[in-house]
Amino acid sequence: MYEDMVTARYYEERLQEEYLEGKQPAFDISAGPIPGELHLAAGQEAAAAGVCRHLRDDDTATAPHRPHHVAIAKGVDLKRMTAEIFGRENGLSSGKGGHMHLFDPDAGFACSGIIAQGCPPAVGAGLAAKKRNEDGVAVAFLGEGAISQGAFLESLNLAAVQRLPVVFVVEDNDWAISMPKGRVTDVADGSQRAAGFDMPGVRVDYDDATAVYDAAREAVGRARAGNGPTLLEVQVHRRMGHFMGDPESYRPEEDVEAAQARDSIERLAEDLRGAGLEDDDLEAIREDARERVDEAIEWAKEQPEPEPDAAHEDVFVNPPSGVTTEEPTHELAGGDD
Ligand SMILES: Cc1ncc(C[n+]2csc(CCOP(=O)(O)OP(=O)(O)O)c2C)c(N)n1
Ligand SMILES: [Mg+2]
Repeated sequence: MYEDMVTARYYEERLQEEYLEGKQPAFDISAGPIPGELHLAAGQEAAAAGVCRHLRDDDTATAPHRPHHVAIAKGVDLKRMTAEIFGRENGLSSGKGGHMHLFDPDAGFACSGIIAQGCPPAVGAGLAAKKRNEDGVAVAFLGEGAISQGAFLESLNLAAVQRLPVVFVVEDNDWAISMPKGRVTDVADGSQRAAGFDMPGVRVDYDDATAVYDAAREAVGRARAGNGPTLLEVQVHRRMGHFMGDPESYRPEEDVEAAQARDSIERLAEDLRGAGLEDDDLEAIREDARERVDEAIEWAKEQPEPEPDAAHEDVFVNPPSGVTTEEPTHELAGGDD
């Protein structure tokens, strides 16, 4: 878990540097090697690491618009993920998806920029495992801002009524962009939503990796044993704004300070020292993470950008009639006008 967490943290620190290149002084979101939005999860690593430690390669994890910590914990190829974020040809989706649309079938990972949209595919993966008589498990990660979404609630219902091997993991950072949780729901503890579907709901009040690990062991174990889904909510303390460049003018200073005060990575390091690891052991893990991340970023930046013509490829699996991958002619059908 420590390895996954420090890899994710360092990865995002490096992405942040690359992302800001060319975007200053006036924040120009379209400039630089990573154009567009970038949502970082620094501070939330414990949720991903604690859950994904229980998953196998053939299990599935889906994530929302803030996917890197989950992708790393699920074992997504770091180089191809980075190339995707940089929009390069050898990226996971040939550079056309970007950081919110990472898809790695080898690692059983997908994410979506549409919030709660990872839930139905996770239910689908759970249903597939059940139909095939396999013991695979699917986990859907989502933010607390998505817990009133139809896609989430319908997914809970289907997973419960069909006893599917799915775990829903809500990362609760108390904010959905600038909207505090208390203004959109009266349910302070999102895991209580589970009661309406007669499934177990568990909340981990602090993003302590070992506490998440313990809660997830039970939830994943229940799913794998064929005993149905669980809803798990983890309180997280995100150290960043909603997206890179967010001035966070909506967020009270005390809230920011509270999030910075206690870091789940440092907390796990304390536990590991208590269990007998030396500082040198931890530094070796961090050094290895830095090497792998730096290598992935260097590799990604060396990859070619896709040819403009490739924009038409991979859009449809079976193009409906009338859809062509040929250049449009711009002629109006049926006449001169
Ligand atoms: C269905 C849908 N509605 C609105 C948006 C715009 N949007 C992007 S992120 C976000 C807030 C998400 O908050 P939360 O789920 O708590 O995740 P967090 O950003 O805090 O990690 C919204 C409303 C979206 N992507 N999808
Ligand atoms: Mg949130």
